[in-house]
Amino acid sequence: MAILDILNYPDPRLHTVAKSVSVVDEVIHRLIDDMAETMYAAPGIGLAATQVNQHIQLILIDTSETKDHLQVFINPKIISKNGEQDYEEGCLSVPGVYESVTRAEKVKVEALDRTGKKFILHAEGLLSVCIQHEIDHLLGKVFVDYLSPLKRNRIRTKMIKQQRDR
Ligand code: QAP
Ligand code: CO
Repeated sequence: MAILDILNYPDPRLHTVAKSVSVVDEVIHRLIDDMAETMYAAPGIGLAATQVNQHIQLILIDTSETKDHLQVFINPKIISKNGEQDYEEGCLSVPGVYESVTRAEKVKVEALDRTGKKFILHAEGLLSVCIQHEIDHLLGKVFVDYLSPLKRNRIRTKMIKQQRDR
């Protein structure tokens, strides 16, 4: 396994729209394993392939306390959503920044698991927020895109300084 480099905001590659996965083969399995290692090492609770510069529809989530419940979503689609909730979100691509975002309270998601089998999941709370945040990455969207232009520009400047001073 290997730890992959994570793209940092405002890298323009974070706005790439991901392509759907046509076959779940050993190449995808290798990417899943490397992304899992990368996410747990960070540590994070969610990671989209977009963030490791792989522009395919693949996300990993583990919101468990024990960090032993990896959830893999290939070609995920939100088929229904309802309600609203505000959550203080972060992102491995925007380190040190946490801001409140309003999203759906509950979502119903259809996806393929790591064996290529279709499943449907009903999610609420943190898992629901995380699924919506990670699917956004596949659409080329970062959570800071929901903030005001003023806040977003302050974050942009802070990130550029941070990366220059590293
Ligand atoms: C997305 O984010 C998420 O700033 C996953 O310095 C986050 O794993 C969805 C992280 C919150 C819903 C709620 C962020 C690690 C991890 C940082 C993450 C940092 C170190 C973020
Ligand atoms: Co993110």
